[in-house]
Amino acid sequence: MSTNYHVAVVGATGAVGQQMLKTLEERDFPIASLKLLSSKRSAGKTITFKGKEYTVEEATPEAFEGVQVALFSAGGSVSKALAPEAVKRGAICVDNTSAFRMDPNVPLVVPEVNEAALHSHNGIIANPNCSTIQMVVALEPLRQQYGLKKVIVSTYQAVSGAGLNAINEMKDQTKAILDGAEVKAEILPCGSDKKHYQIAFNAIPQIDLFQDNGYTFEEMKMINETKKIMNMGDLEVAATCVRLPVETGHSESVYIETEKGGASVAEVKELLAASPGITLQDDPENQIYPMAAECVGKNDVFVGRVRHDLNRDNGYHMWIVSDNLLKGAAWNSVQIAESLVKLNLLK
Ligand code: NAP
Ligand code: 3JM
Repeated sequence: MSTNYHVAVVGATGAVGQQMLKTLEERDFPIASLKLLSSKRSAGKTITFKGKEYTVEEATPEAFEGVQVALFSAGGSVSKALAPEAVKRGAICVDNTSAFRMDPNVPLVVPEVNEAALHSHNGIIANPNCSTIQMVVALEPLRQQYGLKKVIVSTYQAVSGAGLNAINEMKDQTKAILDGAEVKAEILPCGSDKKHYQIAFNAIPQIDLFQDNGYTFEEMKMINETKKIMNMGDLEVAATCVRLPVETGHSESVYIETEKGGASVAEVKELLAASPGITLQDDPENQIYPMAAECVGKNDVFVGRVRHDLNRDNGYHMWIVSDNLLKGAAWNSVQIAESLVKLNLLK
């Protein structure tokens, strides 16, 4: 007989939380009881899960009594305050925020790449940044087959990565512009920064706050998390992260240099097509390539536009697209929970 688990979703009313619930439902995750947690603002609201109504509760330390697995996506400060409280009460936390990702005691996991790292968890498991996840799913098979030296990525990121308020901001601005009304910018590029810019009909080369080295925090997340997940401290990684007026689906232009050169584009495509979690969409003659609007609602990472670099035998270019709220967040978290069950790590 299979076991069912006491589950909590923290941030259940948010963009990621809603996709967590949809994914738990679709995957038929073995749930004995479900707690939906949020801030005080949404406490008392009802959400339907598998045809049953649940009342959202305020996330407090006591709310985690009896919880075995808690999926967090309510921002870094909530995770910092409450994940240790949940662990104290016996829960395993899968955390979607950047709060613990670089903590050496916390595994940072993408199951297709480093599922075994789950064995060393101490109660908290970190889910990487959305842009990192979809990239490493595609990089891992290439690393295994050819070795990997260098990665240069530019992202084209959707507004849903910045939450429900950012989606609404893009829609309101788009309507205002089309109606000839005044445009208000209060959230993007980054709620906590000083200035805000129009995202509608625009492209903003800032995601999260600037760091002292001139990179943004989002760019440094991609750089540091990729090295940690792939366990390659000496991998050369550079990133430029850009926000676009796309609702859902992050796209990435990725250039890599492998250790071993010489593999043909056909071989690289064959390898990617056969790798877990990847759908290859690459047929230029028939204009087949991945696009954000087509990846929405799908769990896979879509790869296409694979080309050999024109100057380097070990250089390859590709285009990687995925639903940032699914593989980038909710699906990767639920997949981690499924791995915990499979590895007998959920007690
Ligand atoms: P969102 O749409 O703005 O939703 C935020 C959620 O957090 C809501 O459920 C909100 O509840 C809850 N919340 C806010 N403050 C809280 C508090 N003090 N205590 C308890 N709950 C609180 O944002 P989102 O896009 O879902 O993202 C949520 C978080 O997930 C982000 O801040 C980020 O850290 C993480 N995230 C990770 C990835 C990734 O790449 N893995 C991608 C996107 C987001 P109310 O309804 O009560 O306001
Ligand atoms: C994606 O703590 C916060 O304000 C959340 C900021 C945030 C993050 C983060 O740093 O956790 C917004 C959107 C992420 C992320 O996944 O890194």
